[in-house]
Amino acid sequence: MRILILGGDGFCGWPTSLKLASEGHDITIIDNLSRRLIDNELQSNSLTNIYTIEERLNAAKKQNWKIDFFNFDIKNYKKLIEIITLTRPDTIIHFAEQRSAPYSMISEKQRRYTVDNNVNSTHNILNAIVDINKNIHLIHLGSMGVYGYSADFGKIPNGYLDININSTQKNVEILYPTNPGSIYHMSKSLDQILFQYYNKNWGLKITDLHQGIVWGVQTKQTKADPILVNRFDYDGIYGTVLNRFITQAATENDITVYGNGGQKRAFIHIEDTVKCIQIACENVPKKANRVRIFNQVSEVRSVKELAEMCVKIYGGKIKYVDNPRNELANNELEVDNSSLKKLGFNPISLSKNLTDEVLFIAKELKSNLKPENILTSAKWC
Ligand code: NAD
Ligand code: USQ
Repeated sequence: MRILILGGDGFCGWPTSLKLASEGHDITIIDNLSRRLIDNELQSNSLTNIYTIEERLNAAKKQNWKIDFFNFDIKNYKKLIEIITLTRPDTIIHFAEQRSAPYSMISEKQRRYTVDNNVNSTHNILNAIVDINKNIHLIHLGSMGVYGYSADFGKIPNGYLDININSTQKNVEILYPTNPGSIYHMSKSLDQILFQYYNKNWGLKITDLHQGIVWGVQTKQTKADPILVNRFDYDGIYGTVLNRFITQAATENDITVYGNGGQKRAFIHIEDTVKCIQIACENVPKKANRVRIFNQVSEVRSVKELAEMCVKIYGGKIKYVDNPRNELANNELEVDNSSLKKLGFNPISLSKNLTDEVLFIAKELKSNLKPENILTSAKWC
């Protein structure tokens, strides 16, 4: 299959590119390297020493994994059209968005950048597919945060909710009511509306993967050569909660629980992220009568539970800090992941082996950690 990967230099995109190339797919990455520039803006860094994209591509070539690369912003429509026409993809995987909720809440600059970047990029891709080849399958990385985090409607279904209308006594299926908790999550909700319309009007084949919080660092393919190592964020803006907690335990810093830790969230290991995307690619939707939505999630845990698990296994101390976010202090959450499971997803659950791997990296690269970047989250209001 010819696959175009937008945002293929990022934390999820790079291991996905390697995995799909290792499976024999013909891969082209487009990335404007904006995430690397944001590190400079925030004076932050990946804990792992990531190599330049050229060094990464050369190392992939040595493994016989063929990956082409183009450096440009996908908001540049003319260039996007040119490269899609040139590469003739069967599938486009879209990771290329600003993905941090705290970053999107820093100030008007980051709020506007997040909406402009994410919504216009998604809209450009949809237009390019309409203009070039309506048969291209688009796979988008969405977020569990589009649903919000509650059990108000019971177990969260795969995108659509069955409801009964009192006035007509009719049963209908509607898109699950969106309830974003940050500007970033709101941009994902807006993406979702774009997908619905382009599917309705032009019958585009779209899979939206509502992914939970990704943890872990390495996959089988990123471990094949030290130059292929994945990026690993630990800071208060881009670091996700479990990777942060393990890193904090490994570097003798306090484990920073926001509020009382009663927030429940859905999690997935990076190895499962790439597996699920492979499943979505290789199982093209047969009918395009609606957007296909899959919850890409392995398990649900509370933040407090994760912090206590880290203390129990690795020692260290929990520090309860005032929550900078405007979110529920406690919530229930149950998520249906049966659609991906039916296609072969066999979720890896949190295990000591996997957390040990993160711990090992965090300990080994301790000297790269800038402690002043641990508590840098923006305040929501
Ligand atoms: P990331 O920031 O590491 O990677 C995104 C990549 O896209 C970066 O390499 C960046 O340079 C590139 N990019 C951004 N805007 C671009 C543009 N306009 N043109 C070209 N390239 C652009 O993020 P990630 O963690 O790999 O996340 C990838 C996707 O998965 C995002 O859409 C994110 O919302 C989603 N997601 C991530 C997580 C997570 O925990 N990391 C969880 C759920 C969903
Ligand atoms: N949290 C802490 N302490 C910390 C950091 C976070 O208690 O030091 C808490 C937060 O308050 C929040 C939870 O942990 O309740 C999760 O925070 P996070 O930063 O790990 O995750 P989030 O901001 O939701 O965003 C991440 C990714 C995003 C993706 C989303 C999936 O950055 O791209 O869309 O996870 S989900 O959360 O399922 O919507």
